[in-house]
Amino acid sequence: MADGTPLVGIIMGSQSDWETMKHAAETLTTLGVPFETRIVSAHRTPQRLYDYATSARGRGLHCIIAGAGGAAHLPGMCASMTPLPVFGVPVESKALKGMDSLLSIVQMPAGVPVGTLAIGRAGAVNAALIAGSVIALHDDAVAAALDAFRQTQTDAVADEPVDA
Ligand code: RP5
Repeated sequence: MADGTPLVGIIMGSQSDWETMKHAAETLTTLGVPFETRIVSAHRTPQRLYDYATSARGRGLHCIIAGAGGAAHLPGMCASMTPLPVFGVPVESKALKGMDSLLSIVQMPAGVPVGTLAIGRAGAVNAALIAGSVIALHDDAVAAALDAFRQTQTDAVADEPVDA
């Protein structure tokens, strides 16, 4: 059972990524999964990234959600330094609408996996749902919260469309 110690780390390359990554945080809150949030940049704070990734497992984290935009090295570099599952969220960039972020994150060479999600909010929400599924393997309360999330989603779908 969760005792409040963070089980999931949400990291992002910049404060500007929070607008996207806050959706991962909100989803984990809904599931009752304890998490922490940090700004960790692969190029601006490389020592912080090294310290974070290499200490993550020892501090009790079960998985990491890493969001970044543009030349998005963060998820891959993080995955290279931790045995934990890393889920990458491509943040939508101004110049290329997040295609740069997506391709930077998804094209890892065989051997260092990053589970890559969709660009933007959908990716952030789904990264949190996958992280929740990882935690739910050993946490009945989180498993029940995941079931409830899906049921709520199902119940919200109308049988017939209406004019907006
Ligand atoms: C990346 O550069 C960040 O992940 C962010 O998406 C992007 C732009 O960062 P800022 O210039 O807004 O700080 O490292």
